[in-house]
Amino acid sequence: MLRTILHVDMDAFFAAVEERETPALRERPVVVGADPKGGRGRGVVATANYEARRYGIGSAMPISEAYRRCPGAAYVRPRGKLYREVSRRIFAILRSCTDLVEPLSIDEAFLDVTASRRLLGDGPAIARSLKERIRESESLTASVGVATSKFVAKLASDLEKPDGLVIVPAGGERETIAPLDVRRLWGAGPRTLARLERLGVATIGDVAALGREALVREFGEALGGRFHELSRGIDARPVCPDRARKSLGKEFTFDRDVADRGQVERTLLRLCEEVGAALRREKLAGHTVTVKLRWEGFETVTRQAAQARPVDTTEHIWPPARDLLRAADQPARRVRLVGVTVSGFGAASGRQLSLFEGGERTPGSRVADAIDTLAERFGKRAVTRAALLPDVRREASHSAGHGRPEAES
Ligand code: TTP
Ligand code: MG
Repeated sequence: MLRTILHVDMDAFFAAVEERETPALRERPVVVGADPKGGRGRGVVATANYEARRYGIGSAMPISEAYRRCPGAAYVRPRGKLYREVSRRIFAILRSCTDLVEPLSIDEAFLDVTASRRLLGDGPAIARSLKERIRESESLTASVGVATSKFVAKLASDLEKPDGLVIVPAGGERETIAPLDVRRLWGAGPRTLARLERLGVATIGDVAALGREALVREFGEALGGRFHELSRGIDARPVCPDRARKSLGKEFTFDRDVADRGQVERTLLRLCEEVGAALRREKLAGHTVTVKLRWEGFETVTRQAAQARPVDTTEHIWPPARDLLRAADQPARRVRLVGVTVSGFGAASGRQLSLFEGGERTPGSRVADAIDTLAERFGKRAVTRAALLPDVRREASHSAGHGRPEAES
């Protein structure tokens, strides 16, 4: 039986919520992100509304660049808690149509409504009703793609943003996606794209035209075969409702590029503490620690290290993070941003399993639990572990005004 898959993606999500909350922002270019500080701001853009996008402003652009392009825009700091609340209510609407809802991010999800059609009408009818309910209850617009697979639904939702509804009928997949940029092909990283380019490929249609044999010759059976299928709009992957979070990280942009490695390390240590606390809140532990380092001039590197056991505490995140930082560092260059992420939660990691295994959790985990409890009651700064965190108090007392944390991924 052919499936009916919806991809729902809110339009300019953070900016749309801000416009709704503050009517004076409507009809103006709105940029949600770090403080531009009159063009000297150091962070990045989270998102921009469609008016601001006309100036070429978009997610992840340095906020100073956004300011240069449109100094007259309204610049708004992100309010994560508010967006999470709105997101939770929107997901409740989505889940009222089907149990098969797979969240992709705070504002985006796949829905498999195949089994709901008998009760709720066909895919397009369900999509229209979802858009309508989101508009009525949240005063926000969503763009929806309706297709027979996740890949095609995702591409479709983007075609008529904002407030779009694109229905790709069964059999029309290949034709719909053929003109789209090959960069939209899932699984094609920078090196693969460069190779495709050398083969003269610019669009998804060009990939389809290469044929299976040429793709397998170039990329091997697995990847080549997948490109062949995707380029024809064939994608059998199921919608997985409880696909959990894949990574948890935090990063920090310094107010000024920093030469002092002590300061960089103290900041990284603080981020390790925050990531550990957030992991424990979500009952997660991961096998991979990744450090991100951005130098003056914006060049960015990431380095990661696998851990023998899943980690969720500063004791186990900080040492590999510090080693990665030191290995990646080029001491002559100043540092603009530092970040740390834990990933690789996997089915066999995490604390749920440790509970069953009994005693698997390290002694540090219990210390961490105690610290979490104290921190919740008395505030984060009340609790530090002197032996482990030699300089953290200095950092804490200096940290006010050192820029602002951004982007929790
Ligand atoms: P997106 O859905 O990628 O963007 P959007 O909803 O703002 O705009 P669009 O209409 O194109 O879908 O991301 C959802 C939210 O996630 C976005 O509003 C802000 C946040 N975000 C960041 O904070 N940083 C980023 O780099 C990106 C891409 C998104
Ligand atoms: Mg969106």
